[in-house]
Amino acid sequence: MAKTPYTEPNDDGPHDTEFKTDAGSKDQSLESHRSDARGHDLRTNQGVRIADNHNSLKAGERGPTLMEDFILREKLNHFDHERIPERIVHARGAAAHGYFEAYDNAAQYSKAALFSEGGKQTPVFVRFSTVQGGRGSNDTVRDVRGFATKFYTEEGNWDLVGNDMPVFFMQDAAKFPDFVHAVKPEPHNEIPQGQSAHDTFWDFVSLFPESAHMVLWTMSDRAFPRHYRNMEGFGVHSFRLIDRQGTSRFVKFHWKPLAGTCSLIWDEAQKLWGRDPDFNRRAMWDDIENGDFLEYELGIQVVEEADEHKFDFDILDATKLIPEEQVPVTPIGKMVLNRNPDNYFAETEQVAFSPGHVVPGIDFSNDPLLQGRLFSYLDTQMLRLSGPNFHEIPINRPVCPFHNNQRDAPHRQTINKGQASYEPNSIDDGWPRQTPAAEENGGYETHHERIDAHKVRARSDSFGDHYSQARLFWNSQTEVEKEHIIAAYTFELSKVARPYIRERQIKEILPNIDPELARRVGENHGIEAPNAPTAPEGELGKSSQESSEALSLMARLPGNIKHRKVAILAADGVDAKQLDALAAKLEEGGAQAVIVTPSMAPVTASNGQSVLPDAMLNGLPSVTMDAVIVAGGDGSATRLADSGQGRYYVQEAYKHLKAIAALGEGKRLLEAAGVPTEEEGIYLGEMVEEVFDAFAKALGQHRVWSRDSRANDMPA
Ligand code: HDD
Repeated sequence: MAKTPYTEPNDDGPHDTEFKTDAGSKDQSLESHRSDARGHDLRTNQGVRIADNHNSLKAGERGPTLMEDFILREKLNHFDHERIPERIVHARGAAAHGYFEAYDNAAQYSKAALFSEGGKQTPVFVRFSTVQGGRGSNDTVRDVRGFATKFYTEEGNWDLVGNDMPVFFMQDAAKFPDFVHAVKPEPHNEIPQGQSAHDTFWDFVSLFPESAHMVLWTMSDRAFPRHYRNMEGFGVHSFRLIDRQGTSRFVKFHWKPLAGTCSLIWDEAQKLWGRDPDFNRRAMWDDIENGDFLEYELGIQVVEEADEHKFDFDILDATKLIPEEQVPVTPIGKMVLNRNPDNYFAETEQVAFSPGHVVPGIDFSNDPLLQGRLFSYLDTQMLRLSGPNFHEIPINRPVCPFHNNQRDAPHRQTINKGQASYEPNSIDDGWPRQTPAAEENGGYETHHERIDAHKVRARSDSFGDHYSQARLFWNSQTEVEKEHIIAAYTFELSKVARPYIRERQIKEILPNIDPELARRVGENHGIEAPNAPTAPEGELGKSSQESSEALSLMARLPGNIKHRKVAILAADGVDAKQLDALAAKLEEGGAQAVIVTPSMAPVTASNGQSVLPDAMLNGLPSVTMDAVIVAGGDGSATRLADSGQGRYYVQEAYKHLKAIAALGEGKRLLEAAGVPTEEEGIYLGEMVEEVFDAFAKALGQHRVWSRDSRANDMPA
């Protein structure tokens, strides 16, 4: 290949290579930007000490304020500009710092430095988000969750900007603005917030069959994870990894949560909107503060270039996943999130991700959704972060040195020395110079893909199948999950005012996923659905497998009680020893015991001991807990049974399929609340040891699934 004539590479090899990352590199780089006001005087932004921070400068004590008051003007001026445009999508988010550690096998797939050797640690910053709602919306809405990771590698930043679902609503980026306009709060009244249950969303998706697969995912319980530690993450697109020999392979990225997958239940998620709108971000924050870190494995599905066309779908189509039975997920590293940000705005709000931020060894595929994203993210940061210098904001700065000839623009921080801001130059001896691509430490080189094609505004026939994987997902769900999906479509469509939109979804989309799904949702809306698919053969497509275990949330249940929160209900008369024994048992398994009492006043145990509550009944209601234990004692449960809040606590826990145990007289609370005492998932006994193991086993399954069909009979 001909070289650009003025290329003047580093003659003595690449420079800047002495720079190495470790888990703490980003923390160190942020340190010089941190500011701690303790022990300092109050001053203006120009450094002048302020003598009175309470009164503006006036002409007389009761007179008008003077323009001259530069202290007031600076303060109000700054305040008036405190907000920046929120993200058009993914506005509500929460983030954490941590590190990624490569496994021994990673280097064989990619020459990227972060994968170069087993045990190598690279700092990361991860932002989780919801998509539809504004910054002030609720955490537990039915929505996709963003899972965006910035790796601060020694070769520059790599952003893996993914979601908690492996597919997307469309195939071509050209449809993204239409989709977002349809799902966002409606333009005339800005309703509803944080929800897809409205006319414009269902109008669009019922006319847009390629969205059927992703919409089905969002109608599943995946749409409201119990905790960010309990959700999977996906890069969605096929990307490329390039190894040291220059071989390119297609990969799909997966984050597998080590704590297993589990979700909320719709009724619980809705109640949490009011009880704790910050439920997910609070849980992550608190856990990190308590040293209970979030952990994930990074995995890849690898497809050799020669196998690109061997699937019954197109791997460039983002509405398709690669079933794990066809290409297993190979773990190549682990991520630990272990540090909360110091400042929400400076870090979580100002972090700027882009799928276009890649490092040597990582490359794109021609997925037309990904290709459009490569433009959109940089463009949006220009508005959101006021110009092209957003890379200088501390959270966005690479940890490695970076020099180029880009200059000026708003808010420029760097003071570039020298006269030459162009290349080639002789004034600064040609610096900064290019680095040729190499097996390692090389400049970025795009994979040499041969493209010989007509310019067309068209879509490949191989993108024509819109339903086969929706069917695959449906077939892979357990009965309980299917019931929840039917309930979700029923609920969402019940919020659609226009009957013809409901009818279109039920008659023209759902039968193509599964006629039984269509029939059941139709029945709930008094609409008769066709009993066979209606879409043309090509759109229906064919999947070479019937179902895939990995697509069910049940495939990766936690299996133990680690990280779970268990309410222990207590009132005056409680058996204090039992409380201690319960707390010890729970903590031994890594769970958190939370003593919940009628008010925040200490309760007096049967032995006279004073017990300090962690929370009161309506302060941390059952929706914020994973399971409930009613402690025994002398009159404790009777007092709880006499209170509406006490009865409601266990009724709601029952309704949300939570494991419930009652010790000794604790049973009285269940009886008073109308909670069945003799069925799976309810554990009664006199002593902690009698019930604990069975209770813990049920909690490890996350919920008492066998109760699902009866749960809604509970009027909580
Ligand atoms: Fe996007 C933000 C994930 C398709 C345009 N997107 C954004 C964020 C995540 C995703 C996690 C939040 C990042 C953060 O925390 O700051 N987006 C996805 C995934 C997609 C996807 C997994 C499909 C596979 N997105 C997509 C398309 C477009 C965009 C097709 C436009 C053509 N996305 C944006 C954006 C955002 C964004 C408007 C808003 C804020 C931002 O970028 O920084 O540019």
